[in-house]
Formats: sequence, structure tokens, C-alpha cells
Amino acid sequence: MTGKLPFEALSVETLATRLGTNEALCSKIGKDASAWKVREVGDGNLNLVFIVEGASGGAIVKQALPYVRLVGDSWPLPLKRSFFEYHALTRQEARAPGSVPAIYYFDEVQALIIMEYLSPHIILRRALIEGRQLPNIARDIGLFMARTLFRGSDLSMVTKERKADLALFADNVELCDITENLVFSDPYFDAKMNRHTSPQLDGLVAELRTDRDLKVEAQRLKHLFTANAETLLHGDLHSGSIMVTDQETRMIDPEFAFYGPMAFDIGMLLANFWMSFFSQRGHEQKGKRDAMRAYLLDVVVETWAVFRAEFSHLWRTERTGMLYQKSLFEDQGDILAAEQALDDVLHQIWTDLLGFAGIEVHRRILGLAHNADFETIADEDLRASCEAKALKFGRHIAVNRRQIHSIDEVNNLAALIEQENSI
Ligand code: SR1
Ligand code: MG
Repeated sequence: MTGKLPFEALSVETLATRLGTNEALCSKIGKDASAWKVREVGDGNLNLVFIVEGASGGAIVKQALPYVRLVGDSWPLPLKRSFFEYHALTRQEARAPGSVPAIYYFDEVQALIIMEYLSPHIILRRALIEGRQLPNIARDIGLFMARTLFRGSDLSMVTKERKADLALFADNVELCDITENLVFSDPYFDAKMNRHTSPQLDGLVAELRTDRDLKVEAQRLKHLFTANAETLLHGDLHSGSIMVTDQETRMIDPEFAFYGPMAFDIGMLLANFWMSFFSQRGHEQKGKRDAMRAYLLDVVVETWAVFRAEFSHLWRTERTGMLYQKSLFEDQGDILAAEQALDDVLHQIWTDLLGFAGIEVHRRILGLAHNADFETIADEDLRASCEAKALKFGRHIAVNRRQIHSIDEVNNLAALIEQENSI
């Protein structure tokens, strides 16, 4: 396949013929395309994902479709998201080496990326639903977030390069538009594509949609999301965008990448751990999940601690950008002022991440794109009761984010709500 042919979606049947002479793919998996085994495994909302296995190995072929797969061709979506995913992956690899799949090939016109087949990795969300305790995720994800968020910002980058990059990713308009609507607005009114577990949640949903404080807060956060072009975000860092083994963690799918507030990635990620926490009761049939719940709260604590420690380390050792220049602080012998500024920056991230986490919880229960943590709970009353607790938790941390001072406070709140009688 050359980049000059017009876009055409691949299929299991056509992939070997169309990519059979692709040198990057052949060198990874073997030249005999007639022996390739091809499976389509995409379970996300947007794209085609193929696993291709040949005589000498496997690879992933990911291709964007000109529409939202979850909804169909009534919702067109530009192919250029593949371009942003490719460029985000290259930056993430440079800033946090070993944290993303290796890229073998990119074809902009065909909107396809050929990349490393991560095996035996599975999607983190799936592992958490199964009740698996992964020992390294907090460390790996905390480091990934600190390194990518710090090194993609004006704390670290040459300002001319950062502004050029900001301009490049500013064109990721349609994917930002999805987040701006699906995350920040749709959950809080009766938007067309919304759904929720009904009738069980109807009362609570109506309450949340008339909650003035919550709606104002959600819009403040949307404002922050659109106006604070602070760093290159992953943009969709939930547990479905992370692949794991017991030892390894890799971040995938950064097609929503753009310059936004650091707290967005962290808040979205932690929200997904808290949602997993509230969903565990729905998966308890084969044994108690108390240990799993405790594990998830520990993961939250450790992820935030690792993030803070690594971000602080980078602040002290790599602060080469135009913000909080060393010439103003350390170079004048004022190390304490640099530490004061660090505390200030971390405090702002903390306050904002709670807000983003709260509304991420809401949109996964009230909006279009739900998550499997709750969706796979077949008993609707049980699912609704798990979801109701998560909704109350999300409302509390979003609205009260300026009055909450520690991660333990948030985890205690989660534990308290979990023990309450359900709706
Ligand atoms: C229409 S896309 C819905 C969601 O799927 C993606 O994974 C993002 O989270 C997006 O909000
Ligand atoms: Mg995705």
C-alpha cells in the first residue's frame, strides 16, 4: 500500500493483500503474507484494530475510520486523528521511554499506524474487572504522567518548539469537540445520545441535572480544559487506554492528544480507578472483593505519590523552560522560593484533578460512552446501586474540590459512600 492511493478501510480479508509488500510489517512478522493470520480486535469506540501474525512475529495495524465506530457513519470524524496519535506517540516515547508501543510505520492518507503487538498484555480495565491486582501500575502510570506532562510544558520545552507543537495539535479540533461535549456538557442535560440505567437512576439523574453548583463547576472545568494549553496531554487516559501484564504497563491510544491542563490526564485516570472501586460489588459473585477495593485505593494513593515525587524531581533537575526560571530562584540562592512555587503548581493540579475526576465519573454513567466496569454488571439493580454511589462521589469531589486537602480524604469518602445503603 502506498500513501498515494485514496483512503480505503482495511478488512480481515484485504489486509494481507494490501499490506503484503509493506517493508516495515514484513520485516517484523515475515514476508510470506499468504501465511499471515489476521484478526480484528478493536473494542474501542472509534477505530479498526487488527492483530496480524506471521511466521516471525506479530504486529498491530490500527486504522482510523471516517466516522465514529460506536455510532456509525451518521457521525463523521476526520481521519487526521491518526496523525495526532502518531505524533503523540513519538513525543510520549521521547519523554517517557518505554511507556508506549513502538511504532513501525505510519501512513497518513490511509490513517494507519503499524505498531508493536503487546503480548501477553491485556487492557487494564479488563484486568481490574477480573479482580487482578497489578503490582506496578501505580508506579508506571505515575511516572508516565509526570514525565509527559512536565516535559511537554513550558517548564521544560524550548518555547519556540512548544508553540509550534501547540499549533500542530490545535488542529485536533473534532476530538477535542467530542470531549468538550461528551465529558463537560452532555451529562448535565437531556442530550440526545445520553443513556443511563433506567428507571433506577432516574431520580438521581434529575437531581444532578438541576444541581446548580455542579453545572457551574462542570463549565468552569470545561473552560479550564479549553483555555489552559499547558502541556501535551494524552487526552483520553482511562483504564481502557492502558495495557498491562503483571510486570509491564504501556499507554496506548493518544488520538485525543492536545495541549490542555496537566490535571486533566491525572483526573481522568484516577476517576477510572475510583469507578473500578465502586463497580467491584457488581463483580463479587466469585468471591469477596474487599482486598481488590483496598488495592484500588492504594493504587490511587501511590499513583498520586509517584506523580508528585517524579514531577518534583523534574522540577528540581530539568526546569529549563521559560516558566519559573532558575535565574529567578536557584541562581539567586533562593531554593525555598522554587520549592514554594512547586507547591503552588502541585496544589493547583490537585484541586483541578479532583474536578476532572468527578465529571469523568459522571459522563461514564450518564453520557454516551459508558465503561465496561459498570456495563458488565448484568443485574440492573446492582449496577444502578454501584453507579449511584459513583455519581454521588463524583458530585462531591467536583463541587468541593477546593476544600479537599488530601488523597486519603478522597479515599475515605469513597469508602464511606461504598458502605452506605444503595439508592
Ligand atoms: C464518541 S467517542 C466516545 C469516547 O470514546 C473515547 O475513548 C473517548 O473517551 C470518547 O470520549
Ligand atoms: Mg481510545
